[in-house]
Formats: sequence, C-alpha cells, structure tokens
Amino acid sequence: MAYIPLQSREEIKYSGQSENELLSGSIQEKEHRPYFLKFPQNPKILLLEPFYPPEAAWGSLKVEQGYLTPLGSVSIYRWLQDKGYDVHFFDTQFGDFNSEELKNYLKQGQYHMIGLPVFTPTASYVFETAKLIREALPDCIVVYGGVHATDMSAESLQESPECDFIIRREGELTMVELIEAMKSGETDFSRIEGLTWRQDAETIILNPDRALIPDLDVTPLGMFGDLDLTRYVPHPTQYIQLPSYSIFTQRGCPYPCTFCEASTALGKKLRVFSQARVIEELKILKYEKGARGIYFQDSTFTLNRKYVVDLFERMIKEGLNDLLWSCNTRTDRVDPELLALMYEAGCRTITYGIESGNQRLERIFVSRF
Ligand code: B12
Ligand code: SF4
Repeated sequence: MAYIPLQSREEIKYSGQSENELLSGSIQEKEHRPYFLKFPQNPKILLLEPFYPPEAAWGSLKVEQGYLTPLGSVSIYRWLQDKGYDVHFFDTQFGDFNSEELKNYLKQGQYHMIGLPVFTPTASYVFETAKLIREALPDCIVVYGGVHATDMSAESLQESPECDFIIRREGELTMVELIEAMKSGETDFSRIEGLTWRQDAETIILNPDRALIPDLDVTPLGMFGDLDLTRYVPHPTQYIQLPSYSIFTQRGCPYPCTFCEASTALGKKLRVFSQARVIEELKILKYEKGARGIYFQDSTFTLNRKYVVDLFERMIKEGLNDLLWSCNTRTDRVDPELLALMYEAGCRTITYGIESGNQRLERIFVSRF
C-alpha cells in the first residue's frame, strides 16, 4: 500500500467545514469528509458522461462531429443495474446542457453518488464538472474512473478536491465494493482493491490493484440495456449505414506501443468475450435496437486471428453480415485471406494506426515492434 502525502492543503475544500476546523482536530480524522456518513441504504447513483468540447478533440481539423457510446461508463452502469442498484446514466457529450441546466438536472435527481470517466485530455473538463456537482449536491460522493484516473490517481485527487474516490483499472467490482462500504458507514477503505482514497486531510492512499475480470462473459448481456441509442450517430468515417452502434469484443492489449494507453486500465493480457456472446449482442443490436451498422470499438480488433475467423464465420452463418461494419486494427494483423472473410462478414471500413506522419517524431516517440 502506498501512502502519498498531499502536497498542498490549500487545494482541499470541504462541504460545510473550514479547513482550520478540520486541521485543528475539531472533527475526528475519520470524519474528514462528514457527508460520507449521510450515505443512505438505497443510494441513487448516476454515471455522468462529461461534456468535452468538440474543438478540444478536433481542433482546427473539425469537420463533422460524431457521437459514440462511452462503453466504459456504460459498462459500469449496466453492471450496477444488473446487481439491482438504483442507477442512472446521463450523457452530456451532445453539448445541449449549460452549467445551470446541468446543476438543475443534478438537483432534481438528488443523486448520492456520481461516477465520471477521465481521459487525460478530458481531465480539466471533468474537474470543472465535479465543481458543478459539488455546488448542486454538496453531500454527493464523487468518483472518477477510466484511463487517466487509473494512471494519475493521486494527482487527480490532488487536482480535483471535489472528487472523493478514484477507481483504478476496471471499475465494475470495485464500484460495488465501494457502494457497499459506504452503505455500511465504513470510513476505512483500505481493504477495497483498486481504490485510491483520502485517509485524512493529508494522506492519499493507493490500495493494491484489483485483478482484472478473467471471464468477460460474466458482464450483463445486452451491453446497453434500456439506454436510448438514437442520438449516437458516429463520425462518417465510422459507419456505412445508420443506425450504427458500437460494440467491443475484447479488453486489453499485449503490445507495448509507447504512445498508447490501451492497456493502462484493461491490462496487457488480451481477454475476449466468447464468440457466442458477441453473436448474442449483435442480434440484440440488430433485432431490438434496429442497428443496420456496427462499429467494433476494439483498438486492435483482429489481434487474435483464430478468434475473429470463428466470429466472422458465425456472423455469416447467422445472417448478421448485413450489418455493415467498421473496425480498428494494425496493418500487420491482417492478410488478404482474412480481409476477404472480413468483407464477406460485413466489413466495409478499417482504420489502421499510422503512428505518426512525421519521421522525426516517430523516431522520438514510437517504439518499433
Ligand atoms: C473507442 C475509443 C474511443 C471512442 C469512444 C470513447 C469512449 N468514451 O468509450 C471515441 C472515438 C469517441 C474516443 C474518444 C476519445 N478518446 Co478514446 N479510446 C477508445 C478505445 C480504443 C476503446 C475504449 C473502450 O471502449 N474501452 C472499453 C471499455 C470497457 O473500457 P474503458 O473505457 O477503459 O472502461 C473501463 C475502465 O477504464 C473503467 N472506467 C471507465 N470509465 C469509468 C467511469 C467510472 C465512474 C468508473 C468507476 C470506472 C470507469 O471501468 C471500465 C469498465 O471496466 C481506447 C483504447 C482502449 N483500448 O482502451 C481509447 C482511449 C481510451 N481514448 C483515448 C483518448 C485520449 C480519447 C480522447 C480524449 C481523444 C481526443 N483528444 O479527443 C477522446 C475522449 C472522448 C470523450 N468524450 O471522453 C486514450 C486515453 C488516454 C488517456 N491517457 O487518457 C485511449 C486509451 C487511447 C490511447 N490513445 O491511448 N475514444
Ligand atoms: S497495438 Fe494498438 S491498442 Fe495495442 S498498444 Fe499498440 S496502439 Fe495501443
């Protein structure tokens, strides 16, 4: 277990208590965030996809904005829903909510815990969103997860005093343990693997990592559950025909590319959903959600050739190859025979990683494998 002292006490803000009160010991150390003790037995939980301005993502290259389902926070939503929690999902990436409207939405919802995903480029926007949450719901527990939160958990807690907990790596199991600990009124969270938390006003603790979920098929079937997908229209490079929805077949990547963080949260070992499970998901998207296209959101979809060949053959056999699809992969993970089978299974667009268009930068940043 790593103990990390906070660098600056000024960065810490508390609901209702001044820092002097806290540091003078008028509040017991274990109650350094007193609102923890108000956490109810039937908490109302929200997974909130924060707004990330298109110009921040696209810069001057922006030509057309697309929207993909955020599969990380959706996975947590579905997992909690499947376990019977009162959980909600709200996506602000469409940009049609200003700060006041978001605060009103949060106040109306009276959520007890809100979870947000953090990527490095989105971090400052997430931290601003957390400030709005704290203004709207002073007693709400704020939890971050995702790639940046995993890699920079102590730093994120320091930079974002509104955040109470960080869940590193896969969030499903840790989130449930955290909710249950909060319900029991626990204030020592040291037994929860994968959690980064504040022991007191001066100490951040990184608990040991949690093992990754070995069998992905234990996650709930129907990866979007009751979510309305109609607003998720991908970028034109990611679909052939609409409606087109995302799916993923794997977690983790064994390659050590220096510029990529695909394995930060999901590990270096490739774990896959069974092909039978992917087929069930495709059927749900086609027959229940009305999909005519699919975007395989995996970073390197064809990493395991044997696996995808079996999947493509099943897609053809089940008549799912009328779902025209796009995917991402590496040029060294395809061959003419595989590409022909992919086409037969419905593939129409492949996005290949090109590392860098600049030879000098490539020499500096890109490892060769
Ligand atoms: C598909 C994809 C996209 C899609 C969909 C994004 C999405 N939100 O799902 C699109 C194209 C939109 C996209 C956009 C961006 N992406 Co992207 N994307 C990916 C990719 C290839 C797969 C993501 C995925 O679906 N994973 C599957 C899910 C299940 O895993 P997960 O998201 O990690 O979620 C798990 C845990 O992280 C955690 N978790 C995640 N969220 C939360 C929230 C809470 C509350 C909790 C408790 C836990 C938790 O639990 C989840 C389940 O176990 C990854 C690479 C990879 N293989 O991970 C890059 C990746 C995540 N993207 C990355 C980046 C940088 C971006 C952008 C910021 C790029 C940009 N400048 O615009 C944007 C941000 C978009 C946004 N609005 O937030 C980086 C992040 C690096 C970093 N240091 O943060 C990655 C790792 C790729 C890389 N370059 O290394 N992305
Ligand atoms: S192969 Fe792709 S997903 Fe894997 S580490 Fe390299 S760039 Fe990232």
